[in-house]
Amino acid sequence: MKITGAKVFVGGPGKNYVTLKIYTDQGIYGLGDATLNNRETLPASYLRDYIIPNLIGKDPRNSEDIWQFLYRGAYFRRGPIAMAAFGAVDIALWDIKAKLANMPLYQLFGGKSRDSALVYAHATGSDLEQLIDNITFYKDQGYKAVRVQCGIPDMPTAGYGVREDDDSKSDFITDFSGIKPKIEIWDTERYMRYMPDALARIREHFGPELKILHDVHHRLTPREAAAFAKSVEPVSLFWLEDPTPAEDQNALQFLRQHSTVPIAIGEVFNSIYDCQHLIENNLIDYIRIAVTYAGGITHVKRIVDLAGLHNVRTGFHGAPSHSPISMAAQAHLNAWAPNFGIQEYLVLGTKECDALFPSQHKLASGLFYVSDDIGLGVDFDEKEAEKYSYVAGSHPVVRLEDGTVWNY
Ligand code: GCO
Ligand code: MG
Repeated sequence: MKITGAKVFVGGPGKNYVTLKIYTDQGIYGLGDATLNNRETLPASYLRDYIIPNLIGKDPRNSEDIWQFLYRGAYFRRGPIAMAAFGAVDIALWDIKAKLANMPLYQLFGGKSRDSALVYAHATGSDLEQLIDNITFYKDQGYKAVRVQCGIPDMPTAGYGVREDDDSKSDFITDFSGIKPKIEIWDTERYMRYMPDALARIREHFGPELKILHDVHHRLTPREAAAFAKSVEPVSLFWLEDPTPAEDQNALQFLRQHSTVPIAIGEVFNSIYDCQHLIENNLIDYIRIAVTYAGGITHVKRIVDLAGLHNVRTGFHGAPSHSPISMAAQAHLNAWAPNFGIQEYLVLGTKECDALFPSQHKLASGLFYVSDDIGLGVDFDEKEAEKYSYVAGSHPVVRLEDGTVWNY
C-alpha cells in the first residue's frame, strides 16, 4: 500500500482550520488537523513544502516509522509548528489504519473503557452576575463541569477569556480584523483581590456538585500562584489551570508546597519532554496536551501512558482552535484512556462546521459519545471547503499598566 498524494486546506467557518487529507493507492484516505491558532499558515507550509513530497510512495500503515522519520529526520526537533505538522500526518495515518481494519479507532488502542467522556464548557461574564447566568445556561443543558472566567472590577481591559464587547469578529481568543494584536492591560493585584471571592460566591450559588474549573492563563508569579491556590481551597475547584507560565516548571513545586488544589497544565506543550518533569514529580494532576500540536496520536498516547504511571489524568486541550478532526482523535483516546479525566469541548457546533466536517460524534448533557463509525468517524467535505480561505487574525498581547509586556 502506498501514499499517492496529500492536500492541505486552510479555512473554515470563523476559524482557520488546517486540514490535511492523505490519499492512498487503495482509495482509502485519512484526515489530519494541523491547526495552530493564529499561526495557521506555518504548519500548512511545513506540510506542503517538506512533508508531503516526502510522504509520497511511503506505506501509510507504517505510522511509527513515518513519525520517527519526520521527528528524528528533521534534526531541529520539537516546537509547536513542526509538531502540529507531524501531528496532522499521524492522525491521518491512524484514520487510514482504522479504516483498513474496518473498526472505530478506539478499538486499535484497546477498546472502550467508558461509554461517554465528561466534558467542560466555557462560561464567561463581564461581571459576576452575567457569569452566573452563563453558568446556569450550561448547567441547564446538563453540563456537569464548567470553566468560569469573570471580568474584574476596575481592570483596565476585560482580562483573559472575557469578551469586551459583542464583536462578532472575535471568538474570545482570536481577533479576525488583522494580524496586528489588540493590547490588553492586566493588573495582578486587582485579580488576586477579586477572583477568590467571586469563585466562592459561584460555589455558594451552585452548591457542591458542579465541577468548577478556572484558568489563570499563565498570569501569576510562583508566589502569587501559591497564595491564590491557597485562598481558593475552600471552593473545591475541579482544577486550577496554568497558574504560572508553563515554561517555569519549578514554579509548581512552590505551589505544591502550599496548596492541594488540583493543577492542570500543558496546553502549550508539544513534546513528552515538556511533560516529563511535571508528571514524574507529581507536580500536576491533569495533563492538558493536545493531539494537534503534540505530534498526533502516536506521541500523545505515550504521554497518556507516562501520566497514568504517576496518577496524572488527561484533560486534553479543546479550545475552538481544534477542528472536529483532532477533537475526534481525542474522543477516541478519551474512550480508551484508563487515566481519562475530562475533555475541554468547544468545537463550534454550527451548521456550517457540521457541513464541513460531517460526523456522528455526539454531545449530550455534558457528555461526549464517540461515534462507532470506522476510522476517526469524521469526514471532510471538499466542496464545502471551497467556501472558505485563510483570514488573518491575532491573539491579544498583554501589558501591565506601566507598559511592561506580560503573559497572554
Ligand atoms: C483554554 C486555553 C485557550 C487558549 C487558546 C490560545 O484553556 O482553552 O487557555 O483558550 O487561550 O488556545 O490559542
Ligand atoms: Mg487554558
